[in-house]
Amino acid sequence: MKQLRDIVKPALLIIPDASGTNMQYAALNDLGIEILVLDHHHVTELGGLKTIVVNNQQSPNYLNKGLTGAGVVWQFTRILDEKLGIQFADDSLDLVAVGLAADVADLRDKETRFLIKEGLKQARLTCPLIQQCLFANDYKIQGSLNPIKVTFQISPLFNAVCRIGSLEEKELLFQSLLDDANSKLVPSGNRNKKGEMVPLVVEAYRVITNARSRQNRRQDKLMELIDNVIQSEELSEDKVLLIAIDKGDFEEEHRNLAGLVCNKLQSYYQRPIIILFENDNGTYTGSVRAPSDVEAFSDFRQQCEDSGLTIYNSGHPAAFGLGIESKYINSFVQYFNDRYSNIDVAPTYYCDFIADANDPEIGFAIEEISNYSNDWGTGLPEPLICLGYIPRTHHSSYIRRTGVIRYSSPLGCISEWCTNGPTPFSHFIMHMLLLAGTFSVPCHSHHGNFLARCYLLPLS
Ligand SMILES: [Mn+2]
Repeated sequence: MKQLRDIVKPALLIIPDASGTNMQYAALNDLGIEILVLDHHHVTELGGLKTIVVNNQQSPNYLNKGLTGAGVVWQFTRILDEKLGIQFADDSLDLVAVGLAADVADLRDKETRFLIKEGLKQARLTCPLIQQCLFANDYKIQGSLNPIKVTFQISPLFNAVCRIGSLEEKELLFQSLLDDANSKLVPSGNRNKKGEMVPLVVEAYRVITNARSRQNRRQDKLMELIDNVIQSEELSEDKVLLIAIDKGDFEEEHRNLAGLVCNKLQSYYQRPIIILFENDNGTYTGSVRAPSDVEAFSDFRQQCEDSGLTIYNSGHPAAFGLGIESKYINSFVQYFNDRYSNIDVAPTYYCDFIADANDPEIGFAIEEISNYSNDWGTGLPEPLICLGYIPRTHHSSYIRRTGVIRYSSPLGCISEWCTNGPTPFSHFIMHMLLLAGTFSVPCHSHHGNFLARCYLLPLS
């Protein structure tokens, strides 16, 4: 705010995907700064003469309340095109689609669905960075995009830079979205190409994929650490999983990964997860995630507040930050063990189909489902198949840290899975779920290779 006021002093301030308060608007307006807000959040501020608010939540005429920031910005540019007799809005449909998909906008809204489908069409993918992602020949992207690929392959790049990147890296990322990112040359930061000039987009792609790897490595380390704590302290008996990590046992960078890791643990343990780090003054602070589909845990933030044992609980009902004094940690865990004594926290995994891997028909069913892989996304989840009794002999199966099980049968056809008889799944699969929740099983059939995302569970 101060920098805006004293240094930048714009005549017009455009605020996409966020809003301010009337007081903030008035303060800026008084300085001669006019404001354009392009937002989708539920806010009551309507703006005024010098502050124009465009917000799909505020107009009864705009039916798609699920449209997120990128979509509202696009609609604004579309009207701008009309008023000025120009045609630029559609040039950025690829970014609009990536923005909406990354923002987990609901695909059941027809407008959202159309924008994502249209924007991800091959001919529309003109943004230099998005093209770079396609050209980089990532086997998970394979030259084309759909909402799921955006969620798992593209948006993590953006997230990693925003979470752990420097200001320069963030700026580079932004510039790599602009038209001239292919022609503009910058010095390469690659140690093997010292002094060489490379297209900005190439350098940006290198930087952001590095950021993602850095984040993944940190995250893996933190997961391992937490896994050890859970096992050695037998925490999985508790109704609420509270993992408090002492000073010296973690690295400072782990702090801003707590939320991500909570999410991962959530899919396995299906109960509130609290990850806390010790501070210099002996208190513990960190992140909380609670399952939104379990009635007992609804508005878990309020429940923590009600315990009277915490220092603060700030954020959303099911995703928030928490601080607690070390002397209250045990009572806090006990408080919820008592409170939920009647609640069974044994994880339940929901799936759409339960199948026996030895069923010769199952290969065709999975293949059929995989034909729709470009349609799944938020609100239209990919069907989950619970696959049991996958034979473990005579084929290679190994787990990679990426959470992908590579499974190939020696005859290259999944209907051959049954040839060696059923072997029930064992502990390592449970561990996979801990790491990944769901994961992909590459399948081979006479129609070629395809991917099916499955839950693999022990069937007793
Ligand atoms: Mn938003």
